[in-house]
Amino acid sequence: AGPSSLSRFRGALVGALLGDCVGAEFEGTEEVPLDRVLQHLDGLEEENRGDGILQYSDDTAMTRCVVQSLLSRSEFDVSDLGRRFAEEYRRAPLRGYGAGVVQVFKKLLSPRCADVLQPAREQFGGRGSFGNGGAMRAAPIALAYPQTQDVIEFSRRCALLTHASSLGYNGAVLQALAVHFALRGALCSGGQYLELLIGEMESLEREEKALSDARELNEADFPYCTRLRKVKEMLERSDVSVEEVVMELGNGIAALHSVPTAIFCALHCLSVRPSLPPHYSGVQRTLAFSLALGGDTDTIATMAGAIAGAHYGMEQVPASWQRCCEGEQDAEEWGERLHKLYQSRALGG
Ligand code: F2R
Ligand code: MG
Ligand code: MG
Repeated sequence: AGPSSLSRFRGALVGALLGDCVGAEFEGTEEVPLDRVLQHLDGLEEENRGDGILQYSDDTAMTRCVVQSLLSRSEFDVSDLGRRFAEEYRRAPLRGYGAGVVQVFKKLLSPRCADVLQPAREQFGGRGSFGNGGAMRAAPIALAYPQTQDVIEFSRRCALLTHASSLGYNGAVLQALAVHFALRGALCSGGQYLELLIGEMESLEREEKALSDARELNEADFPYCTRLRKVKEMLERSDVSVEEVVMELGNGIAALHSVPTAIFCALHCLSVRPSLPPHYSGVQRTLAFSLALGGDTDTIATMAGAIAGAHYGMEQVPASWQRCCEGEQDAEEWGERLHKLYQSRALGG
């Protein structure tokens, strides 16, 4: 797929949807043997599949709200998006939302709510959430805006509706940037791709709030840059076990313990992995590897799937897997509409 081609836009949204739908099976399971992952994925093949459809979870429910808001308003509109998140939660509350974020939706639904960002600021005793719920829905921002500065600004504002801790919203910015640079074909440069991400994150993590939030949580200064350097170091090693990835990068619900992990999964699976079936495409390898890490599997796989889909494009998404997912047609169609929006902005329209 050529840089910023339509195939990459569809690939990013379908890859994200697939990651969520196939990853939900193992969310919260700490040890997931690889043969269980492969058996689960085998079940998606045409010949093994029954009539069942894999339901998407909160990750996709919120991603769909971001896409629909961007497409209907043509610009980022924080009030419209807040209303969509809250309405979607009211319509389908059992998609597996985080325990804290539902309080934000309830406050957003109240007619007394005058400032849509206030409920997020009140989370966790005023510290704000550092969960990965901002990051899991960040990909559409990268598909709507061609300029790096816009991707940073709007992914941060998109996350701030629910995640007021800098560890939460900076994770969302990092995920949006990871998709943004992958769309342009930068993923295959490995080390240089990571340097691009580190360069952007360094200026964000230098901000006063980022420094104080990190210290309050006993994290080192520049926590995302530190993790990205660790990703770089691990990629240089010839072989890295699942246990090492989990120990060094994490597989948890915090954005810091899952966004760099998802980026690692996409980069690590650029080449054939001996433990995975040799006929697997890059997208399939990335999803299988993400699931084998255990922990927050739907969210790590949705983020890694968006990055891999933006890199490889639809050519590497197996049609049989795609057809198993609830909402797969919307994902393809919306990929096309976001591509048009992105192109019109790139041409100054
Ligand atoms: N919630 C889940 N999975 C658990 C149960 C799902 C299961 N399938 C079921 O239905 O039973 N998954 C989804 O939640 C994650 C995204 O969460 P989000 O949107 O960030 O939510 P929240 O509540 O803001 O944060 C998540 C948890 O992180 C801890 N936390 C965050 N900030 C904190 C802070 N400042 N201090 C202390 N703890 C903090 C809390 O435990 C939050 O509940 C995704 O995995 C998605 O798939
Ligand atoms: Mg989920
Ligand atoms: Mg999850």
